[in-house]
Formats: sequence, C-alpha cells, structure tokens
Amino acid sequence: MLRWRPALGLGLCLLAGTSLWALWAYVRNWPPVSYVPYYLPCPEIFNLKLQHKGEEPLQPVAQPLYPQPKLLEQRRLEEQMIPAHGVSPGSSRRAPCWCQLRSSLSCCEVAGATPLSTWGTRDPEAGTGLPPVTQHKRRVRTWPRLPPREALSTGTSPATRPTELLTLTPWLAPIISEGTFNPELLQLIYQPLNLTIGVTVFAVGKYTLFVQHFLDSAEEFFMRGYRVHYYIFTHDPAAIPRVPLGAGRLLSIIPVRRHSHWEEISTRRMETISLHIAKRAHREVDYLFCLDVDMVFRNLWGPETLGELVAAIHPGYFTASRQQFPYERRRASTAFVADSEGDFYYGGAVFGGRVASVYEFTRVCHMAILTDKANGIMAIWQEESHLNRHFISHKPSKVLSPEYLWDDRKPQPPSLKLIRFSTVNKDTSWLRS
Ligand code: 5GW
Ligand code: MN
Repeated sequence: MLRWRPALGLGLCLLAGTSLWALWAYVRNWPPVSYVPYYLPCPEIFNLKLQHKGEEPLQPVAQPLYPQPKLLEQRRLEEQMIPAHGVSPGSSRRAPCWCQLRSSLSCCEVAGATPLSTWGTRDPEAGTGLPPVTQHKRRVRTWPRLPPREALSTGTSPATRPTELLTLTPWLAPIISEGTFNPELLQLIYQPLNLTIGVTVFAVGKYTLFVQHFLDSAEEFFMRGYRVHYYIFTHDPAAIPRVPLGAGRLLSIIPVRRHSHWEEISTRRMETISLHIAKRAHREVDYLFCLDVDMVFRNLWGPETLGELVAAIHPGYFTASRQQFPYERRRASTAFVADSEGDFYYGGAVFGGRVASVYEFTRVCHMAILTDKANGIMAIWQEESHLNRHFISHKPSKVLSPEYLWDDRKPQPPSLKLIRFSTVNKDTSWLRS
C-alpha cells in the first residue's frame, strides 16, 4: 500500500514534465512554418550559376549602425592651408578622419542651397488595375526640400567654407569625380589590359527614339579607345538606328517581349540582364554597365569607372539625409530599409562592374523582386528600391558621383565640375502612353 504511492507520484511527475516540455517545444516554434502558395515564375534563375573562378567575397553578417556619410562636406579654411604633400602644424593631434576632401576648392556656394528641391518630378501614373498594395507606385517623385543656406553652414565660424564632394566612403570605396583621378595614368594602366566593356540598354516601346542620341554620344565619350559591346534589348529590332561605330566597337540587338504593363517593364530588367550574362555576355565582356536609354553622354566616361561593383549616386538626393531617401519603407517588401540605415541613395539608371559581380547582383535583385511579387507587393521605386537595398548590405566597391548620373532638368551645382552622363528632358506621359 505504502510502496505504490511514491511510484505513482514519480510517474505523474514524469508525465507532467514531458507534457510541459512538449508544450514548450510547440510554443517555441510558433508560428508554424508556412510556404508561399505560389509558383514563382522563371525558376531557372535559381539554378543558374556562372562558371567563373574566384573566391567568395566576405560579407558581414550583421549590419552595424553608423552615421550616414555625407557626400557634401564642409571644409575648414585651416585645412586649405595644408601643403599638398602633407602635414600641417597641429595635424598630428587631430583624430584621423576617414573622409578625404578634395584639395582644390572651387566653389563658394552651398550646393544644397541651389534650388535643387523643386526641379523635377516623375510623372504620376493613373490607376493600373493592380491590387491596392501596388497601386501607388510610380507616383510623383518630389525631391526633398533642403534646409536654407543658413542652416547648412555651421553659421558662427567664418573659418568654414562650403561644400566639397567626399572622395572616399566609410568602407573605403573611392567616390569618383573630376579631380580625384589622373586620366593619363589610368589610361596607361588599363589600355594594355585589352578589356571589353559591355553596355546594356533597354529600348522598349517609344523608348527606341532615344537610341540614336544615346549611341551617338556614347561613341563620342564612352570608353574611348576601348573595346565596347552595346547590347540593346528591344521589342522592335527594326526601330534601332544603324549608328556608325568606331573600331573595336560592336552592337548586338537582343529581341525581348514588349510587356503591356509598366510594372513588368520596370521590374524585368534585372532578370533579362542576369539571363543575358549567363547565356552570353560573361564570355564576351570583362566589365558591364547597365544604363537607362533616356540619357546622353556629355563628357568623357573612362576607365576610372571600372570596378568590381559600381553604383552611381542619384542626382535628386545627394544632399539629403538618409531619412529622406525614398527607400522602400514597408517591412513586407524585401527592399525594406530602416530609417537608421543607408549610405547614399543610388540611381537605378547606372550600375555596373565586373561581369560576374553584375551577374550576382542582378540575379539577387531579381530574386528579391520575385519574392515581393509572390507576396503581392511591389517596391516603391521598383528595381531602384531593390538596388538600393542590396547596396546597403553589399557595398559597392566604387561609387560614381552625380557627374555620372545627372538630370538635364536640374541646374548644375557648383560642387560638380562637369556633367558626364545625363537624363534628357522627356515627355514622360507621352512616352509611356
Ligand atoms: C515605361 C513605363 C514606365 C516606366 C518605364 C517604362 C519603360 C522603360 C519603357 O516603356 N521602355 C523602356 O525601354 N524602358 C527602359 O527602362 C528604358 O531604358 C528606360 O531608360 C529605363 C527606365 O525607365 P525610365 O527612364 O522611364 O525611368 P526613370 O526613373 O529614369 O524616369
Ligand atoms: Mn531614365
């Protein structure tokens, strides 16, 4: 009688313990795994791996929080006195600074004080018949209002002079602008390498009208003296003008489907480029730039732009703070960027790099776009939002200043010495009609 009691107690304890453990295991795994009930289009993209040798780049696991790098920096007059070769009195006591500022000061204007804020908009798009979550995309883009000049200057001290472009990112990637490089030296380094530079441009619908001007100007200014291969993606090969090309320069026309919805057009470029690299371009070019066609070259674009992965700073936001950048702010999108993140706002109209890196980049962006699509969401600026998200976690190895991505509708600020590549003024509503 007395013996089975402890045994019963022990049994009950064991039972209770097991039940609690099972309950804990269930709660810990809550919510249960669920799978997206969609078939993703284009599954081949997930399996393609480019045949290239090379080591996997090291990627940081966590994203640290750090202050936003400011592209336009004020420069103290005392720094101007530093002799070209180096150290000024007292400089050894100053904390080392990662931001290098250009040695020549040409401007007395705060670039941010020029009326950059009101110049242009992207056209609004009327109802597209998409579900509500994708409805508001392609809205008017208004550039952030910038503080008045007094607010930008440090005010009290007359020893400060306004703005110079930053030349190095906090992760030590050069920011390329006129005066930061020696073209003759770069020519000596790059010319013997016998490189081929690819360019992808899309000319679908009425955008074929831009091709002539684009190619004419590229022949004049883009990678002069190098082998260049233009890849023009179009629904209408007959509409592509026969522009005379210089020696060593090729043009291939690649037929693509003409999608009826602008959403498809503006999210398909990453897919098309990555497939094209895998199928063909990785054998034909060393570097690849992916450019908008509604643009024109106005000055030399040379080997200073070549790098592993290259991004260009968007002309509309180069004085804005990271909270003002038009990143995708909805967590439901894979392009989501928190207020505390972001270096520069890059433009979707220019990116490039080594062909293998551009392949990985476009493939990953395309997969992110597909994931969003499966979840019924489209990022606010489509490919540009995904490009910006990607460049936060995979920093570009070289950054092009807005000289390489300007917009004709904006006045040229004093901080830019020249404009090399610029969006032409276009009648957007007619083009897209
Ligand atoms: C059509 C409707 C909405 C958005 C884009 C298009 C479109 C873009 C098109 O109908 N055909 C076409 O070839 N494109 C390509 O995508 C062009 O190369 C174009 O330069 C690029 C990006 O579109 P953009 O230039 O209208 O976009 P934003 O942001 O530079 O104004
Ligand atoms: Mn464009």
